[in-house]
This record gives sequence, C-alpha cells and structure tokens, in this order.
Amino acid sequence: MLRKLASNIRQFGAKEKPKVNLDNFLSRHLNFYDDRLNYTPEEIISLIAQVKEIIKVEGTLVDVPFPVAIVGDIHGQYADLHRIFSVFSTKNPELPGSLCQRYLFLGDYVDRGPCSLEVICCLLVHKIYYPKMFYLIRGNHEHSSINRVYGFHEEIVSRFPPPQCNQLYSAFNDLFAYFPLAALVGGRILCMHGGISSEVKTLNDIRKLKRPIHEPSVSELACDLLWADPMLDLSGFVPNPMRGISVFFGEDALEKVCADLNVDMIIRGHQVMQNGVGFYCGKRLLTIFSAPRYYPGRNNKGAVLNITGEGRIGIIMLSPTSKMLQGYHRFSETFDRFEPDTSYTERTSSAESLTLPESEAVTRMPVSITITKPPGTSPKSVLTSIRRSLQVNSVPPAKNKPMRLLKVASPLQEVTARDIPTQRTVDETQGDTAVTCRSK
Ligand SMILES: [Mn+2]
Repeated sequence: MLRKLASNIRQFGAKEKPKVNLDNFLSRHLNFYDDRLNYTPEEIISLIAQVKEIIKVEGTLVDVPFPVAIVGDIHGQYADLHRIFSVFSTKNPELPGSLCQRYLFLGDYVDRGPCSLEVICCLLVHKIYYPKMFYLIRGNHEHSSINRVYGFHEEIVSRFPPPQCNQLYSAFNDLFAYFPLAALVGGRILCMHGGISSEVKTLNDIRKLKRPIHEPSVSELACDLLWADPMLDLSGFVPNPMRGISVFFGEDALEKVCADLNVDMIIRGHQVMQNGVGFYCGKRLLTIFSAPRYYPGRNNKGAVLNITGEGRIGIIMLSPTSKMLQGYHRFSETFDRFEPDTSYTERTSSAESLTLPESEAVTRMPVSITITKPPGTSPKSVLTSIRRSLQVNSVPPAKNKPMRLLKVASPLQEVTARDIPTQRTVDETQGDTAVTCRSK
C-alpha cells in the first residue's frame, strides 16, 4: 500500500525516473530506526547527483502552495526530525508522517547536532521522490566555511575514510550552492532562513539571484537572506556584530519590505527561541526554531507551523525530551509559568555588551495574524487562528518500529487573546510560557 502511494506521488512532479534506484534508501528514512544509519559513499553520491537535477531547476525564490508545514532549524537532530513528521501522521496511521503533508524546511539541516548526515540524507531522498511535497531552502550552515567548523565536516570525516570523506563533503557543499534562498508561501508569506535585506525592493530581486552561489557573502542580498536578524528597538538596518556578517533590521525596515514586496508576513528561522517560536513587529515576522533542547541542559522547545489550505497558521510545539521533563504534570510545572523571556536582540543592551541584562521591560503583543486573501480562498476562511498544542514526549523513539510517539498531551485548550512575549537574543533564555492562544 505504501509502495503504491509512493509510486503514485512520485508521478506527481518528478522530472524523470531516477537512474540509480533509491527505493531502499528512501525506505530506511521513512521511519525512525536509529540515530545512525549505514551509508555507502556510492549511494550518497548518487543521491546528491539526482537531487541536484531537481533543485537546480527550482527558482531561487520557490513558490510553495498552501497547505504546508513549515519547519525551522533541525541541526542534525534526526530523532527530532521524525518526531516532527510523526506530528503529521495522524490522518492515516498506515502512512509515515513525512508522506502526509507538504513540508517547507527553512535551512540549517547540518551542524551542531549528532546526526547531520541522517537529517540531510532523509530530506534529500524525500525531495527526489516527492519534489512537490518537500521544499528545502538554504540556511547559513549550508556553506562550507560554516559547516567545516560546526560539526558536519567532522561527522563525515569520522564516518568515511579518505578520500571518500572529502569527496562526500565537497559534493554536499556543491549541492548546497544550488539550494533556493527563499520561498513564497501561498503568494502571501515570504520565508527565508535569516532575514530581510536593504537590497530587496521586489520579489524579482530574489528571483534574479543566479545559482550556484558558492560564496554567499559576495551578494549582500543572498547574505542577508541567510544571516540577518531582527532587533527590537532599531530603526532601519545596522551591521550585525553578533554574527560578524550581515545586518540587524528594525520594525520600520520590516514594514517597508513587506509593503514593497506585497507580502503579509515573514517567516524565518535562524535564532533559538525558548518557546520554539517568537513574534516580532506585531505579527509581521515569526521566527521558528525546530530543534528542541538545542543546547545540553537548556530546555528550549522546538516548534513547527501548520498552515492550512485556507491560510490559517497553527503552531505546534515540541517539548524537549528528557527524563527530567517526563509526564505532563512535570512538563506543566516547568513550562506553564509565564516568564518574560525574549530571544531578540535589543539595540540598547547589545550596544553595551553582548550579554543580556537580568530583567527588562517586555513588549507584549496580542497574537493574531491576518493573511490577505490568497487566490482561491474565501476571506472568511483566511481569518487566522493560532493553535498551540503541547507535545509531551518523554521516551526515546522505539527502534525498528514506526514512531507513534507524539500525542497531544492536553486537548488544545484555546484561550482568547493571550499574550506571548517577544523574544530576546540567542543563548540567554530560560523559563517559559505555555498559554494556549487563539486569535480573533
Ligand atoms: Mn542559522
């Protein structure tokens, strides 16, 4: 049944039948079996060659229709990638979650986590078999000068002897140079890994960027799409000393870019959010980060977005998995507190130092997003609601069995017009809030 579905979906959008058969390669990634899979260099080289043919004919700005799930940074957390898939597997328990949904991934597949190879191989083989169901855009870690330092290179070298390790590492980075840099979702939401740029006046500026881009820093626009961050109390654009590259942008710059490009909002990844998500500039920008417990001992949640066919945006949160957080009550104790933690940078504090003050006034904003009517949907159905379900997940994935781990721990309690704090920058966040929100 699964095979039949796979072959049916394959007809849809595949340019040509792959020359080397990767059916077995795909089947090893449809469910979670182990953190580490065994690969031969030959099959990975073939994987890369086949997926490159598909990716290089996509635009630098890819159009992705509703409905779609949007996933932020994964960073080599392969088990968590399958947890994310399992969130979407509920419609038909026969099917792996990766086949139940269209996905857009916002980059940073490799580095930091222990299983970059499994994550990127899993996503690439899905892209080959289901090219219109899987969209992958590039993150700043999909670049050799970054992934040589932050884990991907080391992982490949530790798993393959020379000269294969070098061939594989080069082949991956050559492929990354072809990845699209942004996605336009439903014609109304612009997605990228990093952020906006002073160099973008129209969507065509992004479309016109020629790939492969082996060295993103030669293009200011490409660099900002991969690297830029929002800043809370900033006007315009300033250099970004925390990244050592690209810019910080302010709310006025964001509003102007959204107006110039005629988009309703920006969705991007790139920054750890304690809750997995963080709004900025009202509802104009949403940061999404999908690697729970990104730093050891720091229990950040991960989150993914589920955008319906009508353009309603749901936020699904994945709790960190650890013994410490086992069970819903323990989870609630840890996360139900409302603490004013933020993860966005403030100009005033970052000017003094890059560490954050103990307490700061927090801008709170009601959660509601209005998406302009996308083509073919009724205005009423476009009214956005935000749902947030607590995903409690306290056992490691079972081996040799399809993962059926994620259960919604509390039935989506929906509370009207609660506040979510804006978030301050990267590392120094702690505590949490677990209100459930629904906009009106
Ligand atoms: Mn990043």
